[in-house]
Amino acid sequence: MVLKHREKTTFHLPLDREEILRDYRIAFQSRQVSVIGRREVLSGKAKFGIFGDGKELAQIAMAKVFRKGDFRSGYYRDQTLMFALGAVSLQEFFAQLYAHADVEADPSTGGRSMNAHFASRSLNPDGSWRNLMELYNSSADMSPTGSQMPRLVGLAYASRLYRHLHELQPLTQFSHHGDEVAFGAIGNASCAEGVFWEAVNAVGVLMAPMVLSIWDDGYGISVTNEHQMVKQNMSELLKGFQRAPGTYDGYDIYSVRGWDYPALVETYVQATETARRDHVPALIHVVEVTQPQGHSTSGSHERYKSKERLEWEQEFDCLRKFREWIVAQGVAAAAELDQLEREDKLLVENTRKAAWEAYTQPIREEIQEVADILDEIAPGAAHAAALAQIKDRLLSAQTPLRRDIAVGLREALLLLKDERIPAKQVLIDWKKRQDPIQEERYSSHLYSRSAESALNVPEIKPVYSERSPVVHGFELLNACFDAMLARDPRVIAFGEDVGRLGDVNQGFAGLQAKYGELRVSDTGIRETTIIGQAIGLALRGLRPIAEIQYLDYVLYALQIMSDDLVTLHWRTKGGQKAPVIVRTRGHRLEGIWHSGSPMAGLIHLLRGMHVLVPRNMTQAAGFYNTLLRSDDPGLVVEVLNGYRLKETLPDNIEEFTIPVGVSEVLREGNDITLVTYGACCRIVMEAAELLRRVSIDAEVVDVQSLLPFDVHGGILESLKKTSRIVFIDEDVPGGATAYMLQEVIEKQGGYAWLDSPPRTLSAKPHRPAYGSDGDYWSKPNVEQVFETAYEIMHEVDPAHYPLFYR
Ligand SMILES: Cc1ncc(C[n+]2csc(CCOP(=O)(O)OP(=O)(O)O)c2C)c(N)n1
Repeated sequence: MVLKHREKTTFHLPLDREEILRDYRIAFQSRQVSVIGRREVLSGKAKFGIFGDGKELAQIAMAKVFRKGDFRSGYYRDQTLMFALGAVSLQEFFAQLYAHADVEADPSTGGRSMNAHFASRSLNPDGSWRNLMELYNSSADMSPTGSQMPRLVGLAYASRLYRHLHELQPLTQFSHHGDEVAFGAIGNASCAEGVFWEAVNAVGVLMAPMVLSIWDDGYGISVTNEHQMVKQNMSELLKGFQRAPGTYDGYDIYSVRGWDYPALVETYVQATETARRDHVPALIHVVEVTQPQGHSTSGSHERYKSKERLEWEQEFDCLRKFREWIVAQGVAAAAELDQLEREDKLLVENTRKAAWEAYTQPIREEIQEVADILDEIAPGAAHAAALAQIKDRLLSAQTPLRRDIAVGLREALLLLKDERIPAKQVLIDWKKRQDPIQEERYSSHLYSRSAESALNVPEIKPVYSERSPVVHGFELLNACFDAMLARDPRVIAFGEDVGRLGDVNQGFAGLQAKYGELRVSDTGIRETTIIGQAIGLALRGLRPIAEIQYLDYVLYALQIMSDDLVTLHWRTKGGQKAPVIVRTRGHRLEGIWHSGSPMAGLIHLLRGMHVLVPRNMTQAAGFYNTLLRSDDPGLVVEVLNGYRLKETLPDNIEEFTIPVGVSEVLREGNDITLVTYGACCRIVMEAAELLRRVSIDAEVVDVQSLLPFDVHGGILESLKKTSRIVFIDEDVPGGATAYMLQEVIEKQGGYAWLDSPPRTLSAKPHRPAYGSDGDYWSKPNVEQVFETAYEIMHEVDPAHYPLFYR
């Protein structure tokens, strides 16, 4: 290899014997966890296992420089770091492996994520922030490779903001003058992902204190570096990011062998000190890393690694090398290490047993409860033998599962369907009690449950007076953002053209000059890491407003919003929150990529955040005020062609709120309900006026909020009055109109009030064609809305409503 590695340490680190032996033991225990964990999966006690074997030593080194208040954004190989910090215990690791669905047992995810997906608990049980400066913070791991990179941008950048914004200095539970480092980790193969490069570039531009480690074991499952990257060597490739001596522009780049303990320690000390002190980011390419057990429990690496490679991996196993070094340095004799290893093997095995017991015990107790009820029922039942079989099956399960109890219960109740045994009700009651428990166990915390939940934000109506000026839509938003920035120092706004220009429609015009370049800033064209920047800042207690310039470009950020942002609160079972406000504009302009309205795509992929579709800038401002008072993430889609329209500026622009999930009747009517949102409101209102000319009295309802949807059932109330309904938007057929239809007709029970078939009117299935004519024939227009409603009335009374136009 051409690479020049950092050679063994040239100075003596202050490492004493105790510390070295402690390091060895943690590394050894971590390896044992991997070995025993794999065995547990192969024996069927756990479903899947992925482990950090081969990466132990580098993480031991990282742990030495990781301080409380720092953040980690890594991936599923980082168990040794967590053990070394004491951030995750061995028992908690096994609990997660078994999917122990209890936050006490698996504090990272409450059994919701597969193993080695770590997360510290940033929140108290009531959803309020803990003091992050007392924690080794770990942002919640994800499985999609590279997905830890976007939020790393924000996690690191927060330190820069905390250091340079004096108004943030009081927030001492989040930062100490911006001294915190964000530690990232990524596998070599995942560096082939675009998001890696986008994030590395962004962190460099932002001069944020990140120390990013690349664990390079030469493979991505079976695919070698030859297929992953040019020159097969990340640190060579990254050389362009290297800062020049004496400058602060760029990265410090290190390459160090994964089995070389003193060099690793020296490297992490140096890289982290510089990052912490000077906010210079560092990349540590850890090479010659092995993966002794292969990628995961899903396969064996003998299938794709050569004999020579496997032999090399054995020889350069970091644990083996560390042991050799300890003996060679005279730190400890081989016999002493043997003894420690024996003790640690026992320790890990006993811990595993304890984790298994803790996991299975409550389930076995539940099985026993059900068995006792079945025993009570069986004597008088016709199917006594079959009931006994169910009981025996449950009691004898090697791996007890609640799913099996549920299946057994249903089977038993089917057998007892026609029997009149009083004890049967005991079984039914037992089953009923489980429903809310399982709901809490697996489905809680999709949205905030804290006092700050968006649903708890009280409505404050806009106040108008004779003095209220009439302004352009963009000026109204500008006043809203101005007030937000003034009243809350945690508000940080950024996006493409948001800083100097004040965004392409001037919502932030003049605000950078007023609040400074760190509060209102430009970003590069990098939608994914704009959202990542926001997630990271929000995880560290700030209130980002991240702008995606057009709705059509949200697609670039959709993966990270879907995988990270909206699952965060749920996948940590309320352990972490990222109250990000995403701002974008869309629906109507011209051309394929400036007028899309892919709302169904968004609302289906973004369950876990609020998706708000205000019809004008007053409603948008009210939503921003609501979101800032809440700790839920939210997406606000402003109407693109509304910035130049005139609206009256509320006198209480800084405080009025629009509640999420509440529809509004824009026009009252008795004959038919027209349900819509966003830019379509104007079209539907115009159509309603046309309908009035033919004596059809349409009620127009603005949904306002797609997630949550009409929580008070306002649309149903309208339907009760009219008995007819049309859902209209600019999405594709079967898109968000179908969603609205399901919400009203199925969930709200609207079917019972229908006197005509419900209809949807959407855009064409293709993207909108260019120009005004293209728009007219691609999206619902006034005439189509008219005809759709008119034809429903025609079906009701053809004589009264003749088809005069065809
Ligand atoms: C986006 C995405 N694509 C594919 C996968 C499937 N997958 C899981 S791990 C992996 C290889 C990752 O290799 P590397 O980044 O070198 O990390 P390692 O697991 O070797 O530590 C792949 C392809 C995934 N999890 N996410």
